[in-house]
Amino acid sequence: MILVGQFDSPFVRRVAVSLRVLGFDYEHDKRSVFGDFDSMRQTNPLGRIPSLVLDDGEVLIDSAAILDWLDETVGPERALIPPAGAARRRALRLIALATGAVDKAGAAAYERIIRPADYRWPEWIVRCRTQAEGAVAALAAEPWPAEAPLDQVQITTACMLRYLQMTDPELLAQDRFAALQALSERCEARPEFQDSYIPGVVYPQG
Ligand SMILES: N[C@@H](CCC(=O)N[C@@H](CS)C(=O)NCC(=O)O)C(=O)O
Repeated sequence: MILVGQFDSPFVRRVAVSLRVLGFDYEHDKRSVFGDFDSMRQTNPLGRIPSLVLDDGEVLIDSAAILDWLDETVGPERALIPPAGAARRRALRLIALATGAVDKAGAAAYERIIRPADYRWPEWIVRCRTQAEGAVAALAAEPWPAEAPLDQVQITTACMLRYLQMTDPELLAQDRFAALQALSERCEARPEFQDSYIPGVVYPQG
């Protein structure tokens, strides 16, 4: 199978880590969603990443749908999200907070970095950052036991934390979220995360 998308995307990365954790081999298609836009639209009409091209040519799009397929394929004993009930609802809620924090920090970063300076909307940036911060604070209020087996909540949260370190480190400043920082360090030390770690990237701030 082929994972399409670069690892600076936390959505691509949570799929890459999950593939490794569950023992799948994959090739990596590193085309850029911006630089190779027309070609990428041949893979996913939305021109977004990640996609996962299966061995029979079927293309899965959207990280949640790809992760759902991975869980279904390995079965409920090895799945990274609980199959049902309160445990599943909790996992999906925490994952929604983590992916939502990425969406909002990403929207603020696009506004700051990509939108021409004359068209920037400072109040919108503040609103997006407030939403990202709220989600991170809610995640920080959860227990993150070091001995818990690695699951999708930890994978997605760790990928979100690395993305915030790159795009908007101020949101995690001054060790406000020590338990999340510890989770990030534990996860990033694992070989499944090291495989897709991009060192030294910090987007322009301001
Ligand atoms: N809900 C989607 C979000 C994917 C997403 O936002 N991907 C970004 C990269 S981090 C992207 O493709 N951005 C380019 C664009 O939307 O034009 C998922 O979980 O896969």
